Amino acid sequence: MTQRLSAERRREALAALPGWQEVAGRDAIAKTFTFADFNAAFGFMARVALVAEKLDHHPEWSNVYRTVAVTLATHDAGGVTERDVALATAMERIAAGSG
Ligand code: HBI
Repeated sequence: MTQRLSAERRREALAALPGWQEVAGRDAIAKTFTFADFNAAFGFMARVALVAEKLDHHPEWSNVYRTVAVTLATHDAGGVTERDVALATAMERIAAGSG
């Protein structure tokens, strides 16, 4: 089972993830993405969903019009693991492509 990140590794990972923050009171990371419109936001979610399935690692997220609020943690580990870093990194790549 993947282990929770050390404080040092979490800081290092967050430094490489633009706009991601630690969640107060929970071992999780979060970011709200804003897109041009709902269509772009939903397209982002659709593409991330395919990656989440491939990684077998799924976001906690909500969509309001052109924003997608995302929280990542590994439920099995009770906190942030490398799987969350991998999914966040994939989300950044997808968001950059969808502009
Ligand atoms: N997604 N965020 C997250 N955290 C998990 O622990 C997790 C998951 N997706 C699938 C998954 N675990 C499965 O491996 C377990 O439910 C068996």
